[in-house]
Amino acid sequence: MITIPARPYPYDLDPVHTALVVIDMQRDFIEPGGFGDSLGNDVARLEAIIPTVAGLIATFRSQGWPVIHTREAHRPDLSDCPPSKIARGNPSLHIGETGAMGRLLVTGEPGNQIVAALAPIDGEIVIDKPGKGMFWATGLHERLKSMGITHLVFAGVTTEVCVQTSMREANDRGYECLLVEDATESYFVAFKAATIDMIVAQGGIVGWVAPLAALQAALIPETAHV
Ligand code: TIU
Repeated sequence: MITIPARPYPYDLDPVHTALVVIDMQRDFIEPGGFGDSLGNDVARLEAIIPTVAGLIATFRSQGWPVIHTREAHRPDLSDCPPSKIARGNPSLHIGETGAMGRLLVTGEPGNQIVAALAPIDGEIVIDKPGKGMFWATGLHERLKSMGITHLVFAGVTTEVCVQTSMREANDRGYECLLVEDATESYFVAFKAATIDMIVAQGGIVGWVAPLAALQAALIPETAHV
């Protein structure tokens, strides 16, 4: 085990059973003209974490540990998108309608791609998920079990929506979950802070939280061996 200083208490990372999950770092949420923008959000906040997420991904790649990327994505015929989700929020453009980066939240469209700086490489798993959580209708739990994964490190956007939902789903399925707090962001400063508070409260009711530097510092002895 590699012990990482974390809140609410140190997180024991199992190096042969850990995967990184990067949630929805796609243009639809991070760039103007996408889904996040259509809901009235200031998307600039999210772009700022790209270097930290890149550093986290590089750390996992350097260890040879699995990296999983998710995208919030629907089939072109929207058969996997409930009408309630399409209607929700009175957006300027609805899911499936065409914006500056193609059809919003539709698989294969330019806006649905992961931002270039964080692009998956060969061998990494990319999950298209129709929900906010990463397990709903994806088969991911079965894939993780077949890989022997028991520990999940989380990054991505947005903290209180798809990241928190995925982390809670993972917690219920028995995974030991760590959120890298400077590798996640919300459109709302207060919601990110509240989500982190909720995760670590009550002795880590949902999991653990630590900054990237704490994870990297804990790995230095490991790195020296490879
Ligand atoms: N709107 C918002 O904050 N988030 C989402 O709709 N999806 C994700 O968090 N990926």
